[in-house]
Amino acid sequence: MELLQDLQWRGIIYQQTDEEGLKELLNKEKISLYCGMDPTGDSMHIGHLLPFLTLRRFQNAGHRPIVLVGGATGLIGDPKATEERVLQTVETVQKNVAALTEQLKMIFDFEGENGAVMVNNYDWTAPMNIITFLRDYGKHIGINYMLAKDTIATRLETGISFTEFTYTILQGMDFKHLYENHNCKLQIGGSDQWGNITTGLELIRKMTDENSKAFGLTIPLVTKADGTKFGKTEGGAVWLDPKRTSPYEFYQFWINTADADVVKYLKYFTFLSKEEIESLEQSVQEEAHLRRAQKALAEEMTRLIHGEEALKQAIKITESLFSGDIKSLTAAEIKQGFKDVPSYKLETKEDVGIVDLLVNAKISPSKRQAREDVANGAIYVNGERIVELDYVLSDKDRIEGQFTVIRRGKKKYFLIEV
Ligand code: 383
Repeated sequence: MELLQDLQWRGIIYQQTDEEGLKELLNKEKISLYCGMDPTGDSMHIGHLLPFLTLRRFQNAGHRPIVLVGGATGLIGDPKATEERVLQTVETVQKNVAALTEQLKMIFDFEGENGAVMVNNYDWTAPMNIITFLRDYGKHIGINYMLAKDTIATRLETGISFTEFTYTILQGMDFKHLYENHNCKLQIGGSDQWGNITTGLELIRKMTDENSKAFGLTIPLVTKADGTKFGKTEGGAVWLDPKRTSPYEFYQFWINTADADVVKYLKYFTFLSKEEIESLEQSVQEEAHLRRAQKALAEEMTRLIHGEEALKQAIKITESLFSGDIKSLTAAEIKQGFKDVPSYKLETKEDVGIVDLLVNAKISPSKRQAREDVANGAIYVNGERIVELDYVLSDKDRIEGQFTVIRRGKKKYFLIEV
């Protein structure tokens, strides 16, 4: 399928500055286009993914992606709807630029004719002189025009500093810079970026030539059918950094997608074809309990972000937890799989009776209850039911000498660590 048609089918296009014009341009030539991100933190989360995966779709169709990290804009801060941001230190921003650059690099292909280009707006923004900024750029952007922009308009009541007020001009300067130096004709971004993208078009038109043709395209905000915020779990955001969100947790996030959302997410986030997605859609309608679509989504996403090995491990952990076969897991896998369950640290490698352990680790509320739990067959040590009241936990029960997984009842898990 042709690119724009494919994006349309996937529901990825929210607004365009000139739909006909862009269609014509893409039919005629391969272009360079860009999407930017500010170094607000040291890891991307899945809320950042869609625009950059869309940029990758353009690359797959033969266009050249320019990936911008905002070393300069990150020092200023894109106005949030709610409140003024706290300025980050230059060191933090530089550290974040480095970390995000590495993550973004994984999404793109750097080889070949349309290999991706990474840029940092600090390189052309920092040397700019204040007189040039005010005379050459500021003069083209009317205050009334800026006040009408969503992001600024919503802040007029709560207040906005001059610093954040100028942000949109900085992002506009980037588009103009890339237009002139990289022949970049299109900027894409989330729907919150519309105002910043159009500022860029304004500068290009006014400062290069009136008839210059550049375009903007925005991508919808990812929503959930139940109205809650996409990309948040009890543990907070879902990060791409495996140290923050393990590949197993990442896999779990996607596999828990509701039936009402899964087809939309397959279209948004995966590179599966229309035919493949339609077949999965049918499966959701006819045999939802099999969760084929969720499995496909979780697999595609985990492979894309963490690679084949991490995916295999995530599936293995998931299956072992489901079947209760804990013994087949390595210590590292236990650590990933049981990150969020209550845990108890044993000070020494001493042997300990099962009833005492259940009480000390607060797995059972009392000694009497602990005895009952064991006698009733409700207690499992590393997946195996223990019914002897005098069972003693020793080194043989510690996976790699480190972890013992206790289960009480059907699914309550506890981790004992030495
Ligand atoms: C800076 C300079 C540019 C172009 C873009 C920027 C960043 C932009 C911004 N983007 C968000 C961010 O960095 O603030 N001003 O967190 C998010 N993006 C993308 C997408 C999104 C936006 O990184 O909608 C979600 O992820 O555009 O909120 O020259």
